Amino acid sequence: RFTPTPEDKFSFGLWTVGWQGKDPFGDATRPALDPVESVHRLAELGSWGVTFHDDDLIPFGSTEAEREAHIKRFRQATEETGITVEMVTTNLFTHPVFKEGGFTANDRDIRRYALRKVLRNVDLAAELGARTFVAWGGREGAESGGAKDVRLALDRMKEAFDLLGEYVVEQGYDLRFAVEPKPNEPRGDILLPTVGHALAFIDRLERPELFGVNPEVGHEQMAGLNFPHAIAQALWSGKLFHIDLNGQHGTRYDQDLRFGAGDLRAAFWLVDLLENAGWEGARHFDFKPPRTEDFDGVWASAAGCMRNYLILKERAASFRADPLVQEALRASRVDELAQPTAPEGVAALLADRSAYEEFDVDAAAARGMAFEHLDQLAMDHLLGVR
Ligand code: 3MF
Ligand code: MG
Ligand code: MG
Ligand code: MG
Repeated sequence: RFTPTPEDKFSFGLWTVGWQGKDPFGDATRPALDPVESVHRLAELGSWGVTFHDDDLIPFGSTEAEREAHIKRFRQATEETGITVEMVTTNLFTHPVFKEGGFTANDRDIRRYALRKVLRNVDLAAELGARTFVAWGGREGAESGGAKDVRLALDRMKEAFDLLGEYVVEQGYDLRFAVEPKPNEPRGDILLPTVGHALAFIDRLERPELFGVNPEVGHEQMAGLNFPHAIAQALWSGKLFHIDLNGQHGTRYDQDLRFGAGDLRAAFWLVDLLENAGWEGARHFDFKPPRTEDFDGVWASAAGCMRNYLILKERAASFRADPLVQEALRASRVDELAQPTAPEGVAALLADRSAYEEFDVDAAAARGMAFEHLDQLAMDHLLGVR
């Protein structure tokens, strides 16, 4: 029970379990992890997929021969374990050259270098069979108002994504891009700060069909937003291309706790939403095992992400299957929202006196919604007492 298998489609970034615990105030507390070991350990734990930034696998500055050797060993590990490389992403944030941005750096030569680094990694993604390419612009932003012309920065962001779209079409790659929003950290303010901003931006691209979003639980919550609502709108727009699952306590720094820690109620509604929407993509974790942990703690933390997802999936299913819940949903008229409001058109609506002239406003205003009873049932299921 609650034991993950590849059918659950769990996936982890190499940078998650591989995080050494270096933070703005302290040095690393753990040695580096060999990506080959990570692949084996994740497979043993029941994971289906793995993802990485170029620099997670191939240390920045490697020679061509070293690069090939790193890719070869990694590829061998994925083949031995049956682990799928489902997503690849590029690190445009660690090296000092990206301190002022990648695609939107004021310096043109740095923008051209950033694009080349991504294009090279797009080739690798296609070679390894990844279907999703995530783009998190962690350094695209500013700390002060005069430093960045945001409208020009958005022009350059669009230019970069349009070139990438053109490139994958020309190469015939079966690869789509997922933009990952984040409001701040490491920049004071980051461009495309929320799922909503990213969705609006994607609409302006030359090939919008190739672009979607990769929302992260903690990133929306850092902005005080409701994560399940963001996911619902991304699904509604046909733009949920990938997801970063983790935990966060409110509007703080990016905590990257294991999935299920932090806002547990949001996690419950998220799993309920993903499972009921028939989400077929990876359940991808972008978390950081706290720096207090040794390697036993790292693997316990990774296992906990998957276990919590499976527990919440069971709890959400028991909530939906409960006859009392179904009755409560009807009492709250949740199903009535599926009925179009005026399907016969404006003329018929205007002619319907019961809709306005004879509408009993006071009686309608007096109707209770019975949401508290419904939510307590959800709480009972979440806490395992029903
Ligand atoms: C930072 C992140 C990133 C992205 C990653 C994937 C380092 O807060 O969430 O993780 O998820 O770059 O593209
Ligand atoms: Mg995060
Ligand atoms: Mg993050
Ligand atoms: Mg992330």
